Amino acid sequence: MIEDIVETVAATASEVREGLPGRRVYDDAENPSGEKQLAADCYADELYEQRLLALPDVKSYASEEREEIVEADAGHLHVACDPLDGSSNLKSNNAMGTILGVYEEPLPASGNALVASAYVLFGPITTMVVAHEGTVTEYVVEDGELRVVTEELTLPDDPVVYGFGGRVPDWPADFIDYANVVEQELKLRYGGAMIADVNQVLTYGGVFAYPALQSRPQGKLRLQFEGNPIAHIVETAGGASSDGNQSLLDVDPTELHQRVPVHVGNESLIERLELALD
Ligand code: FDP
Repeated sequence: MIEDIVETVAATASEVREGLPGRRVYDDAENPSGEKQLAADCYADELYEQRLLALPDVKSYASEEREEIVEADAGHLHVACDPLDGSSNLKSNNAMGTILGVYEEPLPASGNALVASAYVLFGPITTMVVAHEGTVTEYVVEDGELRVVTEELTLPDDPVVYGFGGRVPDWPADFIDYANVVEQELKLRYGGAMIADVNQVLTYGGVFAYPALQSRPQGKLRLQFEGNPIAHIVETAGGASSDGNQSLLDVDPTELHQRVPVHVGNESLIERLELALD
C-alpha cells in the first residue's frame, strides 16, 4: 500500500535527519552521475533501501546513489529514490531532503507510470508533500509521524517567485531571453536544493528550472529520481512541467540515470517557456 511507503519514508527521513550532523564529510566515492558522495548520501541510501525493500509491495529499489537496481522476491511497485536531494547544502547548513517516485512499471519508466510521488523537506521543520490519486497533501513530520497540514494543496494562481539553476553564462540564449522577462515580474528565490526551491513555488506560485545548459544539453537533474516525481507533484497540484517541449511525464525513459532539463511551475509560465524555447 502507498500509505505504508509514505509512512516508512517519513519515519526513515526522521532517522536520516538525526544522523546528518556527523556525516557532513565526503567519502572517496562518486555516484553514477560522477558527483562526489557525502557520508550522509550513502547512509541515507542504505537506510531507505533496507526499509523500503522490507515492505511487501515494493519489488525494486533504485537510487541516484547507486548504479544498479536492487530487487526483492515479491511486490509490484518500483521505487526511485534520491535519498538526499541538495546534499551539497549540508556543508552550509541549508535546506535539503529526500525525493521518492513510486512507479507501477520496472525502471526506467515513464512519469506516467507513477502511482505516487513525494518529498521530505528538511527545513526549520520537517515537512512531507505527497501526490497520490489526483491530490497533493502536505504533512508535518514530528518524531517520524505524519500530521496533515494542507489537504488538496494547489499552486497559488498569482505567481510570485522564480529560481533557476546553472550558471548564467552557460544558459542557452533563448533561456536567457525568458529569464530576462521572468526576473522583471517575479522575485528570485534560489537555494540550490531542488525540492526546497520547488517547495517555494508550491507555496507562493512561480517557476523553478534547471534548464539545458550549453555545456550540458540535458541539464543536471535526473528524470527517474528528480524530474518525474517533481513534475507529478506540481502537475497534480494544478501546475505544469516541461523538458522544453513537452510535459516531463511524457519524456521517453532511456536509461536509469538519464538527465533532463526541468521546468515546473504555474501553467502560464511553463507555456511561455515552451514558446520561448521554440
Ligand atoms: P545537489 O547536487 O546538491 O544534490 O541534483 C541535485 C541538486 O543538488 C539539486 O537539488 C539542485 O537543484 C541542483 O543539484 C543544484 O545544482 P547547482 O549547484 O548547479 O545550482
